[in-house]
Amino acid sequence: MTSPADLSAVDDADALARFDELVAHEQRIEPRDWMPDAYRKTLIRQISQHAHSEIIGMQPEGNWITRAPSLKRKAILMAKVQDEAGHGLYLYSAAQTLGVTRDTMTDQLISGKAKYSSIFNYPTPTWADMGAIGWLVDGAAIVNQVPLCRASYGPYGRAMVRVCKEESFHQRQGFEILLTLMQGSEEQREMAQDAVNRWYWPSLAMFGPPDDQSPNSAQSMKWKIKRFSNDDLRQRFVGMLVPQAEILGITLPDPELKWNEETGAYDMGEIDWDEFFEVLRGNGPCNAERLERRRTAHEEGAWVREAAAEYARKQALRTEGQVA
Ligand code: FAQ
Repeated sequence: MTSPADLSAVDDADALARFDELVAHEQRIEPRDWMPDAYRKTLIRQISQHAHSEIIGMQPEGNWITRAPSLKRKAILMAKVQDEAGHGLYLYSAAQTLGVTRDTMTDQLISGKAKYSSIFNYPTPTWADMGAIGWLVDGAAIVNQVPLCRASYGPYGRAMVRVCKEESFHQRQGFEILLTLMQGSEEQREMAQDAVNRWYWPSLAMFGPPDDQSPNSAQSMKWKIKRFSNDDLRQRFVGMLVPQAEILGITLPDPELKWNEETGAYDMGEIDWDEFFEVLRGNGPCNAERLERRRTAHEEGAWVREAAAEYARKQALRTEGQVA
């Protein structure tokens, strides 16, 4: 006789075969579909970290909204920072379809347990940092995220399509800020170059550790969540930056950067991985400040969440006809 445990093993084997077939044929896995636990966990990990990055990522630029050099620059920067909030919300929603609650993710972020992108732990002391973030950080985000539009998990891939369109505008506005500065005074050119000097290496590190130290890449690529390795994307990013830096008249701060005819790619200097891992351990220049700011904002927003919940409760009662 077949026991219930045997039957469930047969069901799981069938379900896994269906899952593998969907992934192999570039079909999407949707929230209602069966999926291996490890696939679900990996997605929750990556999507929630990505959402946290967008939310924490509002802070370095939010720092300049009150000091933008013109009304037009201020309006553009506000729109960009609002887009980042929106990206965070689509991503939290995508993660919620996998069974994790928004409250759990928020707790993980404000308690300091969750990771978010290393890049947002660096300071923004000058206006040129707004240009460097747009050009380099959003530029890196696009290179990393365009392949994620084809991620095997439907809600993540679909969120990425809209995110990438907006990142593309962000990248251009950053380039345009730097171009304006580079066409300005000597002091403005120096400010632009200084910002690029500070953001260049951390933006390369955004792609994650080198392939031989990236524990998650191989499996994520098998599941078609990631399509390219960290090093491949980093290489693609540098290839994109070089001609743009020439147009800007900016020097990329890597004396070892040069075209290699044999490999058909740029050779580059070594990234400071010790610095990267220190930032991941919470010891970057702004980790403590970023988390403290998020925690305070969360506490200060408690009354808004309570009011919204109460409004929703009353609306629901009204719909049910219980309140006049
Ligand atoms: N920072 O095995 P891998 C943006 C962690 S959004 C911190 O290679 P994986 C928009 C990694 O989580 C920027 N941690 O991991 C914007 C893992 O730890 P775990 C965010 C990092 O997942 C612009 C461990 O190291 N973008 O910029 C970082 O296969 C301007 C081992 O690494 C995304 O999240 C890092 N840089 O590959 C907003 C894109 N790199 O979880 C505002 C989606 C690695 O095992 C202003 N995510 N780690 O404890 C991804 O594509 C991947 O998750 C990678 C990492 C490529 C980030």
